[in-house]
Amino acid sequence: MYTQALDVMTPQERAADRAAPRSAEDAAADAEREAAFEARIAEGGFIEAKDWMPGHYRKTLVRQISQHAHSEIVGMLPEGNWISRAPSLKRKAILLAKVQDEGGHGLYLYAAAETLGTSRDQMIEALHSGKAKYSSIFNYPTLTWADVGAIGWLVDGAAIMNQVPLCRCSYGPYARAMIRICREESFHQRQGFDALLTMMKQGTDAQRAMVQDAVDRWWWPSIMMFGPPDDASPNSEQSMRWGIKRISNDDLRQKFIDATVEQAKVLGVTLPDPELKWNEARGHWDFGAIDWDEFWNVVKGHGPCNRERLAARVAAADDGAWVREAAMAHAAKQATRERDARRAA
Ligand code: BYC
Repeated sequence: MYTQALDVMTPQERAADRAAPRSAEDAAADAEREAAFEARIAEGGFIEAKDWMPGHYRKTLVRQISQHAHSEIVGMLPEGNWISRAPSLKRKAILLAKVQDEGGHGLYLYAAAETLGTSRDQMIEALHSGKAKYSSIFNYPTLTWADVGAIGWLVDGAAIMNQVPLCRCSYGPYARAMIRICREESFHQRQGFDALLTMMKQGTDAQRAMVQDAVDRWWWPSIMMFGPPDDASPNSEQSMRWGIKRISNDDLRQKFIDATVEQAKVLGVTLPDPELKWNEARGHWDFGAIDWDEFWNVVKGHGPCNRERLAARVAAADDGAWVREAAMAHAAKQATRERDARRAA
């Protein structure tokens, strides 16, 4: 159901296809196709859904794009928690639009992953069974209204830094989806910054303290979003060679920190890292040690909200099952009517 791929194989068909013996001609044709693929990547061209691609390239893309899609959908939960408690009609309308955008991003990304021959059902099953990852950041709680601003400023800010280079990813459908996503993320980041700036400049002492507390809690998880350090990132080297990732985890993290330190000054908040220091020789901000144990703990499912997030997604799918069943029944009825009308004509 819902798949946009034209040629989805069942797992059995896929296994049989992989195990099928290859003739010398087939092997030569594969080598030729692989050379053409490598040449296309080297010249900075796009690979499209129907082009030949190595199995590992396809698998890497399905992994990354589906994890990205899951992150968008799970990412609706922490902010969705505040829609009914937004402090004004204006903030409520903005937050509603933002959360809805995240749902849309998830849908573009699932559609992009489907072009690689996986189905929506397979991806959702992987999320719900805990096999597929989603971003560590969404396993932290949103305790106050300032958390919504901090997510916009820091989490969407980190997301933009990570995602703008994905607009030049070598896989065309992913790259094109990212163009619109990045435009919307830019609005998300600004609305978060604006919400925090309003509280810092026009708010009470208690509101300013609430903003500082949110920044204290979201800063380190935000810089963990970029993934493990380059020397502990098993996928980076190959993904960079294939033009899936254009900038490394550590380089993106540094770019984010350099940009955000300046924005923190405008806001008037303190970033919770006593080792943040401008390094004239490097031309970058130095920062303190990241707690990678915390990161891996969250990635492995033991963060503050992992269980709650997954349970909410599973419950939403269960509650919506009757809608999917009704849609399928309606589609089947339509198809029967159309077939009968064609026969009668
Ligand atoms: N959280 O070799 P590495 C948003 C995993 S949504 C969890 O460096 P890779 C938003 C990684 O998957 C933003 N897991 O991997 C939505 C790998 O495990 P597997 C989401 C992480 O793929 C709503 C292992 O660690 N953005 O913006 O080369 C509201 C080793 O890592 C994380 C994307 O998904 C993490 N933070 O690089 C507001 C962007 N980091 O799969 C905002 C697209 C790493 O081998 N994705 N892992 O089992 C990417 O750019 C890359 O996949 C990553 C990781 C940079 C995240």
